[in-house]
Amino acid sequence: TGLRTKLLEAFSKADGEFLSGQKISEYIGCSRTAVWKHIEDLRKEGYELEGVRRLGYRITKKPDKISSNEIQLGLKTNIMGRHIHFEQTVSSTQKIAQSLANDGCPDGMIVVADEQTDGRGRMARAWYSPSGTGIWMSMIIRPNIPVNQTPQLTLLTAVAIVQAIEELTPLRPTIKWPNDIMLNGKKIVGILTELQAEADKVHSVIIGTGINVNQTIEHFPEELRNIATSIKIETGTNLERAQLIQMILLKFEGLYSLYLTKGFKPIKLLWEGYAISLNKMIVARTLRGSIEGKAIGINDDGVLLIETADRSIERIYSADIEIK
Ligand code: BTX
Repeated sequence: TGLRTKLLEAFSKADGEFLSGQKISEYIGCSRTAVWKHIEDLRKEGYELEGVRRLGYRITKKPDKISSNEIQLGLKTNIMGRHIHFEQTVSSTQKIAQSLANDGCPDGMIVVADEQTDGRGRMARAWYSPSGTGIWMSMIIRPNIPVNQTPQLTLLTAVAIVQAIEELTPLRPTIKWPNDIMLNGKKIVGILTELQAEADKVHSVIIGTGINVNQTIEHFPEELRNIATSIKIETGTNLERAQLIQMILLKFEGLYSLYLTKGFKPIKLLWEGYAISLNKMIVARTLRGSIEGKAIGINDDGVLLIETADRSIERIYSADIEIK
């Protein structure tokens, strides 16, 4: 509510210093008793506050909470995330985004959940999305592009997320074609791009991003411990999810508008700068079998090019990549 937002604003202005009950009651315009009640509410929500007689209160620890409010406060974009559908627990944010897109929701709308019970990867694989730790988000956009160019948006999203992580942490993630963002050989982000299209007309593109933020190793089930990592595991510190969401939306919006005006070329250059699979021997596992060879690049559609032993060039549209 409005009072709560004002209260949090007052604390954020105080920047870790004590705020007296008197100051708070003046700032948010309520009685001292009401202040005390609001402080108790914050504690129930997971904030830790120190209260000292005569000095007042200060926040010593914020919960890593996400909500529409937390995402909106401080968001610097024009379109991306200007409309937010937030829910605590959902089956999959992709499903909700699909139906919002069907109902003609605004361009740039996002769906965010604290937890997914049925998060999905490509080919209906499960995406582990426990509560309180990660970013489970779907963005809905309506670019006027042909269907065959939509895989470019997966690559664009990967660049946006890498740049956002670089902006907020000392980490330097790399991209494994087409949709994995890696740190120390482990997956930190997965991207799933889905389409609503007919003939060759794209109605909407729904870009799902799963980002491991504050998990510790113990948070991951046994079978993921060797292949998954999180920002917290890599840096040792927590990162506020809402802050990372804001940065991703900002980076995405910039790259997306560059893409709409200048095409894929500038995005491709950025993407290649982060790619790990290029110029390496790889095995691409596709639905039609495995192809082995040297990854020599991506073409202007975002399709991966592999040079095989007999020197022919194979185009890979979708696959899991193993770097040899
Ligand atoms: P993918 O098919 O490339 O990767 C799926 C594989 O990744 C799984 O089979 C498993 O081995 C591994 N995996 C599962 N969960 C995790 C995790 N939390 N961290 C690291 N590795 C994991 C990648 O698909 C695309 C994922 C998109 C997820 C987002 S979340 C918001 C949106 N909603 C939704 O249902 N999906 C997207």
